Amino acid sequence: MARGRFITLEGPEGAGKSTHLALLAERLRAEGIAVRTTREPGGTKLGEAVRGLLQYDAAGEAPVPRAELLLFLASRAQLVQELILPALRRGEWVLCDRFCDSTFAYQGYGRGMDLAALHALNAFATDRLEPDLTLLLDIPQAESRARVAGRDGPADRFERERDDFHRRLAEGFRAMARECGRIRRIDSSGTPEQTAEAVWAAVSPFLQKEREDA
Ligand code: Z5A
Repeated sequence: MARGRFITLEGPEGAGKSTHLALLAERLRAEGIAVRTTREPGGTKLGEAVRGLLQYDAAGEAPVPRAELLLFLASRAQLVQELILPALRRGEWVLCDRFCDSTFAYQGYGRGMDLAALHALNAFATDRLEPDLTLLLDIPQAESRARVAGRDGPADRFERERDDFHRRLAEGFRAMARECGRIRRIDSSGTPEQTAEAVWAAVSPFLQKEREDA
């Protein structure tokens, strides 16, 4: 059986990753593809526990930047081994809401940690698994802030970061999209329908190839 495809969705807060992950999964299933959806941090029991530590200081204190990095990587290592690799081996497509590029954007460009070290640590955590395709949903910073401000519930630790942190990570995402062929930048500032069509235009060649190879 052919290995499934691994697609990640990335971008700043409120860019529409969760929305478009669900829409894409629905559309692929309608095409007869077995799809597994998941998210980072999270997706496993351990990962969901780590999510609480990272976003809302569930341990009673905020992690220092190196601890923050290692917690994201611990969640990723568990997710890769427990969920992503087994699903891909069964021929399922895996759609993941954030993955390694969030580490490079937030901890690298945002917090200023060394990118080469992050790549090496990430490769260890994932056993070198890389997405086949990454959809970078991009919106202007003001739009991201407005969408987050319009949501119910308390802001998480990342949403409370200063504007220059968010500017650096957004520029980091764009730099990665320019440099890395697997990352497709998609304008997500229009209507959800427009974004969904752009997402499908990026994904459908993979489906076509799958059918040609079958
Ligand atoms: N993080 C990190 O630092 N390092 C790492 O390695 C990883 C993560 C993996 C995880 O939070 C946090 O961890 C994250 C980075 C950090 N920082 N924060 N915050 P998350 O991924 O759970 O949080 P998030 O990015 O804020 O996700 P979100 O709030 O769920 O945003 P979203 O999934 O991109 O958006 P959405 O839920 O689909 O909502 C979009 C809203 O916009 C919705 O109300 C729509 O009606 C509206 N809207 C308007 N136009 C559109 C279009 N065109 N498309 C979609 N939605 C639209």
